[in-house]
Amino acid sequence: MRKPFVAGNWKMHGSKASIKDLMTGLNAKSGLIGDVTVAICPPAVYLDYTHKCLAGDGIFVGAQNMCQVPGQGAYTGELSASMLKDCGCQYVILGHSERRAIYGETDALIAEKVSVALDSGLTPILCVGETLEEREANQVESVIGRQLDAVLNKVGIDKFSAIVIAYEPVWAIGTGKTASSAQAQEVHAFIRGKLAGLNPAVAEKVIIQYGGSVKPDNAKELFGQPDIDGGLIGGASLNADDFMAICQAAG
Ligand code: G2H
Repeated sequence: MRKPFVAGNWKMHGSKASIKDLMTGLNAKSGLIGDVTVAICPPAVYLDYTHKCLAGDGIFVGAQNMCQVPGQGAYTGELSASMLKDCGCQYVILGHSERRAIYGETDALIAEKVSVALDSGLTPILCVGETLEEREANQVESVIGRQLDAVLNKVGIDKFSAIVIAYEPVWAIGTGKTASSAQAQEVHAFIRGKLAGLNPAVAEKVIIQYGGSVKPDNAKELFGQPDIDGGLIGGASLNADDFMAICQAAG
C-alpha cells in the first residue's frame, strides 16, 4: 500500500508577507490532512523562512531545483544539495518541464542531479512528461521512456524506491487543461510497468504523482486511479484552502 504524496510547487511566486499568510492557513489545517505525505516547495530564497513558518511536523519542505555538483565550489548562482538540507528541505523537484524547456536542462543533466540528491539524502521528485506535439505524434511512451532511462542508467532501478516520479503532461501545465483521469492513469501504468520490468518490488513501492492543473474539483477523480499516488500542484498550491482540499482528496 503506497502512502499518497501531495507536493505544492510554488514556482516563482510569493513574498515573505504572502508566505506568512499562506503558512497561517496551512498550519491551521495541517491537522486535517490524514494519511497523506505533504510537502511545499517555495522559491529557494524563502526555503528557510518557509521552514521556520511551519508549526507542527505534518508538512515537509522541498526545493524546486538544485546544482548537479556535489559538495561546494565556484558555481556562481547555484545551490547545493547540502545547502538545501541545511535550510530544512527533504525533497527537491528535478527536471520540471519549465527547467527542461526554458533553461535547456537535458535528460543527462537531470540524471546527474537525481544522483547527487539521492547521495545527499534528499528525495528527488523527478518530473517527466510529453508536449502536445509529442502526444499528437504518438510519442508519449518513447519520450517518457527516454526521460526515465536517463535516470535509470545513471542510478539503477533499486534507487527508484527512494525517488518520487511526477508525470506532468506539458500541455496540461498551468493551462487549465487537465489530462483526463483515464489519460493520466494510462501513462502512470506505463511508467509503473516499465519499472516493474526491471524490479517488480520497486515498481510497486514507487510513488507516481500526477501534475498539471490539479484543482480541488478534479483531484479526487485523478487520485482515485490505481497508479496515481497523489499530485504535484502548481497554481492551486498558492491558496491554503484549495491546497488542503487537494491534500484531503488524496487521503
Ligand atoms: C505543473 C504544476 C505543478 P499547475 O507544473 O508542477 O503546475 O498545477 O499550475 O499546472
